[in-house]
Amino acid sequence: MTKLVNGFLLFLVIPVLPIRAQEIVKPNIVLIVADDLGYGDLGSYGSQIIKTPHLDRLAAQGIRFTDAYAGASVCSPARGTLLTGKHTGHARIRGNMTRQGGVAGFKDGVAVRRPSLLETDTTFASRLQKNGYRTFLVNKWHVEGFDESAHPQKRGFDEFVGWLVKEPKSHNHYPEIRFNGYQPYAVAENKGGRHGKHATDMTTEEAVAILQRKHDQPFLLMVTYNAPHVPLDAKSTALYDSLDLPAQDKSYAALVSHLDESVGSIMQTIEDTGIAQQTVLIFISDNGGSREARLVQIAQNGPLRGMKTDLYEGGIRVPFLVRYGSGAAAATSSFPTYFPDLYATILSLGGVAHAAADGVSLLPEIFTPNSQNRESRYLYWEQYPKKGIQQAVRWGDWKLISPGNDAAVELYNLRNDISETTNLAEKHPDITKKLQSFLHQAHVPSDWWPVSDNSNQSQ
Ligand SMILES: [Ca+2]
Repeated sequence: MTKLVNGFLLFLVIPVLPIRAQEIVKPNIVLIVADDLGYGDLGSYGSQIIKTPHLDRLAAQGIRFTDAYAGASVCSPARGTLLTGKHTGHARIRGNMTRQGGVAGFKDGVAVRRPSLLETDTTFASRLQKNGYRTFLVNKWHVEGFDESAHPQKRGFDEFVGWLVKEPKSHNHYPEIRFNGYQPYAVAENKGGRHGKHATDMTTEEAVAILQRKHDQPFLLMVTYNAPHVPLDAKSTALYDSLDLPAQDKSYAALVSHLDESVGSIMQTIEDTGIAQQTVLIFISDNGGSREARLVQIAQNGPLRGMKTDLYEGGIRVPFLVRYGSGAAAATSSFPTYFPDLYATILSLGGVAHAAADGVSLLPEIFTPNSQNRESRYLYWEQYPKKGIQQAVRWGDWKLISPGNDAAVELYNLRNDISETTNLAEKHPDITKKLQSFLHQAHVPSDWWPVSDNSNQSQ
């Protein structure tokens, strides 16, 4: 019996050792975030229409997570959970707009209140900065709202180039204005609304220029593309013009392929500058595919139910790829994970402790895929529709959704039912009760989103 036990232990230890030996001390971290890219939008996640050869190559060189989630179903709160490691039950930012609090301003002529990260909301960038990293953000920030003091360079980034909420002319795919640090500048090619230079190309050029610098310290480069968020202003639909697709599907596919080509340029630059072995490359989307794209033939979220703004899988489950150093054989992990884990992982990579965070480091899972206990913790989301609160929790293969406003909870087993078609709440009252207790445990009230206040909207 002892021999058997020893043999078993030996079996557990052996595959871990050679991978551990390759561990990189304070690697460069390149984090690429897509905007509204759906779970089914990449070839490596099952797309039959959209061409994504570079991201598929990245998937083949690293680890592809099948059960990865954004921290929220829309931009600002999702990015907040990524940057601070706190799930939406603890986070400062729990919606794109606040019910009260935040800072007032206008969106498309409508008065709104937007939340922002406060000085006390420590980001992974500021923690890495304190531990010897040079930190760069390229393109989209979206956690400052109308708060001038929440600029990326006040929240942990040494350098920033891109767009800010306060300047509508800096938004979208053909911005007329862009920011270099605090300083706005005119994009001559797009003057007067011209479609001269695409934000995806600007973002790639800026990221590549940073990679090509001579770095005498490890760096964090966060590249947050606008694509494929609406409006569907693609640079060229040439790749898809011969296909029998509606115009909006062609434009959407072209936006994704343009993003893919850009990731290819970043991968090539990492190769050319000789830093691949000291660099961890991460790709993820900030939330699920959006119904605003109005696609006909392309199912952005593959088999998943729901879309951006929903707590069903289509709103939150996203593609997630990690290449550690120059990569290894393709691996797939079904470990359920989300943005707070990515925060913890980035800090682990940078040698920073993350005791107060809601996530766990994925490094053990990256070194040995499918080795972590899937039921040792739960993932949690909450959001605020026009009235009340919606919540969801995932534990192991189970997912519970509380739609709010006195609607009955829904329980799904994602292992057998990825499309969330069969509500098992009545069939499994014990599991339902257990997951309901997680909902109560995870939610801490926020002054900015009072549950009883129905006067404003948050989406
Ligand atoms: Ca988004």
